Amino acid sequence: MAFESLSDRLNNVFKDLRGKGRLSEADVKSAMREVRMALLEADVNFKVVKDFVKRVNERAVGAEVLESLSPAQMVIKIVNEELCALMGSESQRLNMATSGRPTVVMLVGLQGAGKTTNGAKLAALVRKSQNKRPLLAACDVYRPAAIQQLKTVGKQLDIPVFEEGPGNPVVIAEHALDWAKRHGNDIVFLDTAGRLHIDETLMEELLNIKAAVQPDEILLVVDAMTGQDAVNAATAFDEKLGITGVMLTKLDGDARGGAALSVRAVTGKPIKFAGTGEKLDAIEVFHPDRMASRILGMGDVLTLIERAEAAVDEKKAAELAEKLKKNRFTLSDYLEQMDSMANMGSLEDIAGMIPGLDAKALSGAQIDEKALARQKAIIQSMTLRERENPDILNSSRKRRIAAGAGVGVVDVNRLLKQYDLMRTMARQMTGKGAKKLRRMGLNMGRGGGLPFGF
Ligand SMILES: Nc1nc2c(ncn2[C@@H]2O[C@H](COP(=O)(O)OP(=O)(O)O)[C@@H](O)[C@H]2O)c(=O)[nH]1
Ligand SMILES: [Mg+2]
Repeated sequence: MAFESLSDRLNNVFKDLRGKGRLSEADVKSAMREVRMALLEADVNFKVVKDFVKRVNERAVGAEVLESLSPAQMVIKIVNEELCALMGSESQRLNMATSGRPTVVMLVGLQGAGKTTNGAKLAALVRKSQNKRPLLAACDVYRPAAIQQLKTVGKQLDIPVFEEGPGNPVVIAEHALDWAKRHGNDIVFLDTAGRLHIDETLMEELLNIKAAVQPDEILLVVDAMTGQDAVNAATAFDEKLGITGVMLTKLDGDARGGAALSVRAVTGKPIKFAGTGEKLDAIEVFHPDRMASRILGMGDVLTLIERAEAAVDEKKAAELAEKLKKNRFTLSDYLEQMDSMANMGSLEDIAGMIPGLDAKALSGAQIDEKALARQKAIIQSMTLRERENPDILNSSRKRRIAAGAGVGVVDVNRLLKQYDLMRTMARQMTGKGAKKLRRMGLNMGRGGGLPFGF
């Protein structure tokens, strides 16, 4: 889970703060010393840390505490805002061609950073979210396996791949652009070669490609798990080649967050996308605000809702969010959620986004298809009124429903219990009892009765 260790440390700092009533300047200072240590341990660039701590200190000490917040909450709010600012505040889109020609996106980076896989993921993402017709171009010509790899992922995603075998990458890039124009592809992703280390030959080749095809976007792909090495690579690529944005990969394995928190501040170039897994749909638009709240362990209800959107549809997701907030989540909603559940990712993924819930407790948990079908049958055997008001379910109604669904009354009761648990969680999610929620999260893992449907 991304940022876990940093998140844990910061949570401990804030737990101590929360225990206090009024905060003195000394309280804030000592908390910020801990934050500083936590960030350094997370491999955040030391100068970035220094500036960060200074800014938070200034703001926190001078801050007027908002009426609705405790002093500790106020400090957390400031830290959250500053973390968000470190990562660039706003999410960023790809630069698109303004003239009639296809957009050209050049993917550059060290070997193994994730150019090939994430280039293909990105192509699929713009096809889906921006209705684009992408083309992938194999400009990494030194290893035969590289071309084959691109063809394989292209095939998996049903995206055309332009290749000319081991030719001249500059010429291939030009030919790819021509091919795209002739075939109606409006965006071309150039998968370029990487090296283990930055060297002159590599940079020269990339500069030649850049000069030949004038890319609209030069995305530097860096492995988040390499921390400051990723930041150094970003600085070097930017100085020599000029990059327009960063794609941070392997965020799923990045417990510390050093690269994510430094790259933007050090290079001034925005992190535009994040790779979050090996699967070909594991890519996200990078949202600094959501990352910040994830780091602070406040969960990420927004990303969750975004996933729900993809699985259900926008309006329904908004309604769902509203219902969760207002605690008006009925069995009909529960039923609907079961249908979209399968598309939402693993339970561990989902749990990681819910504030206070221990995602590890759900690690490896599978959604049990049979249990899902049984639960659906039970709800479908209820009248509409029963679904909307589960409280009216007395024992004779339960017997009728059980018979209708071909299950026992005990199954009906189990479903109702899960639904109740979920309703409570939804309430906690927007309310205060994060601690209570954590306790419930653990129980959930042990008891095996997994509530779902967020
Ligand atoms: N867990 C995880 N693995 C990734 C991610 N992105 C890439 N990888 C893996 O990293 C390895 C190198 O990726 P590749 O695209 O070939 O890197 P390239 O040399 O820069 O083209 C492959 O095994 C990928 O599956 C990611 O976001 N998460
Ligand atoms: Mg590659």
